[in-house]
Amino acid sequence: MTDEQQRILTTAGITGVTDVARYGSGHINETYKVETASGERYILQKINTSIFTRAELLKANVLRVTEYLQSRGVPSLEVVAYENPWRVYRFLEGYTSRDIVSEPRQAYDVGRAFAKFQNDLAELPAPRLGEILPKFHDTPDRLRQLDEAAAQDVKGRRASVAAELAFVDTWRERAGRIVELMRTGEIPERVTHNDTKINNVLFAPDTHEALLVIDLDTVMPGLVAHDFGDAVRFAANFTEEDSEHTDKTGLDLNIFWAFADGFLSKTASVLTPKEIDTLALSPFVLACELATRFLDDYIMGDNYFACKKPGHNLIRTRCQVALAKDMEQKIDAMDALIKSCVEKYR
Ligand code: ADP
Ligand code: GN1
Ligand code: MG
Repeated sequence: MTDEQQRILTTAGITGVTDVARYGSGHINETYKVETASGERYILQKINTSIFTRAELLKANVLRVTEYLQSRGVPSLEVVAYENPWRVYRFLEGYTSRDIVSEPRQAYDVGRAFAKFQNDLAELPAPRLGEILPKFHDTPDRLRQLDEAAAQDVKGRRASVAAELAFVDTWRERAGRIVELMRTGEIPERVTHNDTKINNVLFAPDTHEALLVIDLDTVMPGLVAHDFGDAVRFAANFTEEDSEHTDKTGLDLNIFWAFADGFLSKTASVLTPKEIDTLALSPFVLACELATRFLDDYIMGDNYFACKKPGHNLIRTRCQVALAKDMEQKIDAMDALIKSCVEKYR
C-alpha cells in the first residue's frame, strides 16, 4: 500500500487493511480492491485527472447522483470517502461483473438495467448535471481530432494506418447524423450514463439478474442513442472489443434482439418516435466513434486508453472497424427488431 492510499483509507476511517490489489478491467482509472481484517471490503479508485480534468465537478456529479438514487431507494454505489484524486466505495458484496455476455437472457437484463438507470435519473432536480467530459459523444468532433492527429503524425505512425483512415472517411456523414438531430432540437437531451459497457453493470449471484449500474464518471446530459449504441457495440459483438480474430468479429443479432427487448421494455413508452428512429443506427455510429478514438490514441502515442501490449490501440481500432462494417449490413434488420419490441411494449 502506498502512502497516498494509506492517507485516503485513514480519512475513510478504514483500519486493519490486509490487502490492496488492482481490480477490474477499466481502461481509464486505477481501481483497487481493499480487504480488511474485519472482513469489510472496499473499492479504492484513483481518478485519472489528466482525462478527468474537471475533477471537482466529477466529484459533485457522483455525490449528487448517488445521493439522489439512494433517496429514491434505488441501489447504487455508496461513497465512503472522496478526496480528489482518490475515492472509496463500499464493496458491493454478492454481485458479480462480466466482460462478456454469453446468453440472451443476460443481454435482456443488461438492457433493462441501463434503461431503468435512465428512468431513475429522469426526474433529477435542476441544475443540469455538469459536463464532465465536454463533447464526449460528439462523433464529428472525434473525427476532427483524428484529422488533427493524422496531420501532426507525431509518432510517424500515419502511413501504417492508411487503410483504417480511409475507412473512417467513408462514414463521416452518417456518423454525425445522431448528434446533428440533437443540434436541430429534433431529439431531446436526457441524463444518460455514457459508458454502457457490461462490466459497468453488476449481476446478482442467485438470480443472475443485471441489477446495479456502476461507473458513474460519465453520467451527464446526453442522448439515449449513445447509451443504447455503446452497450450493443460492446455486448453484442461476437468477439471482445480488442480481438485480433476480426474474421469472427460482428454483430450477434440474437444478443442484439435480447438487449433491445430489455431496453425497450423500460423505455418504449418514454422515448419519442424520432429517438426510436436513431436506435438502429447507433451501434454503427458508436463502433465508428470508438474506432476513431482508438486510432487517434494510437497515432498520438497511446496516452489515453490503458494498453496491455504493443499496438493494442491499433488492434482495438481494427476490431471496431470490422464490427462497424458488419453492423452497416445489419442496420435494417436491427431497425425491424427495434420496431417489433416497440410494438410489444406500447
Ligand atoms: P473504470 O472507470 O476503470 O472502468 P469502474 O468504476 O467501472 O472503473 O470499476 C472497475 C470494476 O470494479 C467494475 O467493472 C466492477 O467489476 C468493480 N467495481 C467497481 N465498483 C465496485 C463496487 N462498489 N463493488 C464491487 N465491485 C465494484
Ligand atoms: C473507457 O473506463 P472504461 O473502461 O469503462 C472509456 C469509454 C470507452 C471504453 C472502451 C471515460 O471506458 O468511453 O467506450 O473505455 N471511458 C472514458 O472500452 O473515456
Ligand atoms: Mg468501468
